[in-house]
Amino acid sequence: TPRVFSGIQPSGNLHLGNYLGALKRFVDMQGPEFQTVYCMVDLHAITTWQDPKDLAHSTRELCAGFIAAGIDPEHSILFNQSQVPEHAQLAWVFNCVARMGWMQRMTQWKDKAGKNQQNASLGLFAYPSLMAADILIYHATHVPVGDDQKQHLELTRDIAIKFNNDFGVDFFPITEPVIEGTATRVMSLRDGSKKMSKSDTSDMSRINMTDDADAIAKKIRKAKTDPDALPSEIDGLEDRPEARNLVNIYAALNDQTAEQVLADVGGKQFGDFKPMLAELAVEKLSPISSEMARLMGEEAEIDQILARGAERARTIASPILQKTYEIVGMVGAG
Ligand code: AQP
Repeated sequence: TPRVFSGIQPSGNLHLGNYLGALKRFVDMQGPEFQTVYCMVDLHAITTWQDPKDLAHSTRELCAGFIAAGIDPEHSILFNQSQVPEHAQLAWVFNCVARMGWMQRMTQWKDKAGKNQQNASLGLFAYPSLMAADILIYHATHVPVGDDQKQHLELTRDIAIKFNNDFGVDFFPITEPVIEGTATRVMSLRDGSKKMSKSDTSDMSRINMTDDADAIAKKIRKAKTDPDALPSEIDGLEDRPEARNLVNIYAALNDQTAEQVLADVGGKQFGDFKPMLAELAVEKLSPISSEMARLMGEEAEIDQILARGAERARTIASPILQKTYEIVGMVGAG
């Protein structure tokens, strides 16, 4: 069976963009068609500073979020990255395959390092190489992600191709990005040109998966919009990024297309549409947040799920690392 891999950083504030662009898609891909492997990428999280207490809390909260959203830890392999050392070990090999220039071109590196690149961590620079290792240590072929990860997935393919060429093998598969649905890029509620993000300093810019019904309703009520009524056709959303974002969120939450939503709500003012969206968001997200809160009271259970997931993950990752070492010529491997 083809294997799916994806991950989310436990860097705080799991939000609606992570849910619609990634987590909800992870749930959809569970089934007999794929083996699904999902990871809390704590090694990625520390490429920017994380307070140790916050990191531990966010990792457990993220695990609770995965399960509350519908990931079945019996079916899917669910674990945190640091507990499967093969990720970091393969990443080192890939650091020696990938080129500096490839990393320098990454827009996430440019955005996150900002003007003072000399002061960014070496880990942040090498982030895409570790991501390639996350995927390829499982020989995963399908990777569901949001639109912002497209460039990193292309780099994963480049690393696999160069490794195979350099060593004259056909070992690492060429992975397919799975960037689908109406919410591959959920935008900030305060600025339709910025993506909804964990690190935005304004909490009003995002809906957190832990927000209660009042907070969700308030954030939607205050979301930036334009003064016009909603159009009935999709073309009418061009040049209206905030309107388009709210329609896309509605569509994704309701498992509809944006066209279907507009057929129903075209002509309505935001004063009428926003309460509809708030009601739908609360209906879909409240059960997740209350289940997350319940699971957070069961810390030992979460830790056990992660430990068991790491064990299962290593049974796949370990032979692939050994084979990689053997291909590279490391004595003792195999
Ligand atoms: N706004 C978004 N819309 C759709 N998908 C999104 N993802 C993130 N933001 C959106 C997807 O969520 C998955 C996990 O993301 P991540 O935590 O690994 O990385 P991130 O992009 O760093 O998340 P943030 O919220 O954007 O954090 P900061 O603020 O640190 O930059 C990925 O599949 C991602 O595409």
